[in-house]
Amino acid sequence: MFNIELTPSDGRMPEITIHFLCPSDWATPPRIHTWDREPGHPGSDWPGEPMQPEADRPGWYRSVFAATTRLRLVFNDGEGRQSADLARECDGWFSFDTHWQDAAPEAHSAAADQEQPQAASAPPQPKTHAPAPAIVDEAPPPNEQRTDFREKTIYFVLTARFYDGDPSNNFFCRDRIQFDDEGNPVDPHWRGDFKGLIQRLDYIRDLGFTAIWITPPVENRSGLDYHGYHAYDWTRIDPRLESPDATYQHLIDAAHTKGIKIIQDVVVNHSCQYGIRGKVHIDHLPTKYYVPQGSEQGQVDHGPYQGHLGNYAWPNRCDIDNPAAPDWWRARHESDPDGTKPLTDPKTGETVPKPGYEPGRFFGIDAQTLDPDWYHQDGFICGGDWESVHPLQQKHLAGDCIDLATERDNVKDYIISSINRYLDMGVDALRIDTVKHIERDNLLEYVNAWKAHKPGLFVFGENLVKGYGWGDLGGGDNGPSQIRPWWYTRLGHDPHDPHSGGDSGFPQLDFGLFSTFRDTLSRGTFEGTGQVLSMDWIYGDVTQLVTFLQNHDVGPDNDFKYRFKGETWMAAAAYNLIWTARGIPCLYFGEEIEFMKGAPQDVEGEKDSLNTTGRAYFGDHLTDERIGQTRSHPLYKHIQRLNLIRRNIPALQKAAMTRVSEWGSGMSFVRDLSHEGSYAVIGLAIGSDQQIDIGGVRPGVYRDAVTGGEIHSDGHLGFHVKANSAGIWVLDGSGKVGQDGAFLR
Ligand SMILES: [Ca+2]
Ligand SMILES: [Ca+2]
Repeated sequence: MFNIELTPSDGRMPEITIHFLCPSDWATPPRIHTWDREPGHPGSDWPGEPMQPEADRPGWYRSVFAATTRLRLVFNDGEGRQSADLARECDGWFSFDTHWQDAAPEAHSAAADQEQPQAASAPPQPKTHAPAPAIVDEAPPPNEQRTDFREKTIYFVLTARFYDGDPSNNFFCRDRIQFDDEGNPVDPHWRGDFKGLIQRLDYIRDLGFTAIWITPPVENRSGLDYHGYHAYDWTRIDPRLESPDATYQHLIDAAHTKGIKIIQDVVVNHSCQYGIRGKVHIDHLPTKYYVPQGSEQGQVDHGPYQGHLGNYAWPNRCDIDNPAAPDWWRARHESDPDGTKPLTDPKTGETVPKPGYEPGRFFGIDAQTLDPDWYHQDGFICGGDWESVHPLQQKHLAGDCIDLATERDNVKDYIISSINRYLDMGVDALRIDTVKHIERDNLLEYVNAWKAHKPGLFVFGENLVKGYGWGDLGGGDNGPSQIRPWWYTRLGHDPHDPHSGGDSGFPQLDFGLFSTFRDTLSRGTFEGTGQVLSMDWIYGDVTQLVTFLQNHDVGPDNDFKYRFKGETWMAAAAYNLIWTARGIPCLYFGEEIEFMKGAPQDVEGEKDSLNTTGRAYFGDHLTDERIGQTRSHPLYKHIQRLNLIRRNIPALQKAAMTRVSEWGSGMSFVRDLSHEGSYAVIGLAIGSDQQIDIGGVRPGVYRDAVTGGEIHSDGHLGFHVKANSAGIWVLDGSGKVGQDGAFLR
């Protein structure tokens, strides 16, 4: 169990009354087994305490828990019939038909119980280990006005590495240039572009995705900025992505024509190390005056950077064109493309170009001289700062990630209004970068401003954590809750109590679930997955989390830094879970063909270039000649079918998970969206075939979307799932969806 300390702040001593409609074939009285009863109560011993019959409601029983703010519980009859694990933090009425209700249902006759689903018999547990997980008990209310992103699945591309539709906008970053055997520069960092993405929208749509998350498209500056996370001008699209006939607007419109939503990645936390065009300048010397030790000006031989390291694509080879820069800077921006005219460093009085002179004056920043109107003044993050709230949120993340004073109105106005323009152009959703580096309530000001500008906007965040991420709730997590994903999905201010506040409306990428894949799917087992799902209740709305196997920063291996290197069947089993569990599935480009399998997600060694990483150029697999081969990969077919199945079953999109059971080589759970007419029972198998039995489900006719099988159920389902396949049994379902493949069969 998790060590949860909770002290009621207002001195009140609340109590919780639990009511339960006992199925007619259970032994009576039913019992209630409790644990994690807050604050600080010991749990009951199995099978728990007998419940008291309610005189005014036949079939109903109750138990009262004094001085309790929250508890987890299982109803059972002491003879093998039981509910899934449940959680409750206020009075509630539970039946297998309606799940939790906050108010007493109308009086219920025993005869009506005949219509109730039958008793829950515990599914088989070949091994006992972690407790079966709790369920999240309420589905979120439907909202008619918005695009419900839970209906979507997401394909994530680094635009510059996806598909090159216009070589004329290609650009080599200053760092990490790849040279061929003849010494020619190859594989420009900025290579893929909007034109290429537009040309391959049909590929993404054929794969079944209905939304694309693109890396930040705003103008960037850095020695390695192809991915977009070093913004220089939030108001402009980077010209290295655009073509005259393929602007950002063209991309948005083309995607919408094909029924695909555009998710724009946004960095709020930091700017590049040069400042922000037209707003703020960060003092440094123009790069074109840098001369390495032992060299002399004009001698640099570095691919397209000949003579010196100034931007080869710009007139006068300057790196920035900032009107906010001082006069002397702007004068040099207008002249001296060779960088030979002597320039006095105003900071030291020294003259450049001068071999070996202070690289930091060209490529670094002085944290002491940053404009306080725009930047925090606390220096750079050091080792001990990573799990500490204030330094993590106030210090600079890296030499080219300078921490903005995000709480100041001028910063808010600039970033919010800049992004509003893209929302007006048709951008459908936002993904917010480096969430934990901004205090939550501060960041929610931005999120809520964008939602106010575009009602119904879906916004999710990236709060990178390697581990469960439960923060102060324990579970082996030494960090504070205020820097953990769940905190940003909530509005409360008690780091020990997720229920101290409701849903913030700002879901996160599900790094908690992802992190478990290191010890589960990467080893060919589900063991431990039930454990992380048992904490679904900590999130504001768990069904809005964005789930994934890997992305441009992380992978599910031992060090969390490589493209998935497990067997193909393990990946298939992972997708079976991600596509049938709660949350919105997101695929990182190339996963569908095990692209760069096992490569580091980002450059590691000093000499590495992108072609050795998970960010290698993908477009070679998308040429007219090769795209057919790409589309024949068994994982491509697998993901294509999972998308098709998910799109056809609303319960897979929007329902929380209930009746979760996991036993290492298999899992079963229910996705109950009965109020919208969709109800599915899922069984998953990894490594070997599994016979899956689950009780307490709704009676009726079930059809398996995978095999097309049919079962008339009286409240129990027993079915066989082949290794690394899934059973997706839908109540009153239409039957088989799609064609059998190597895994789903
Ligand atoms: Ca290009
Ligand atoms: Ca910050």
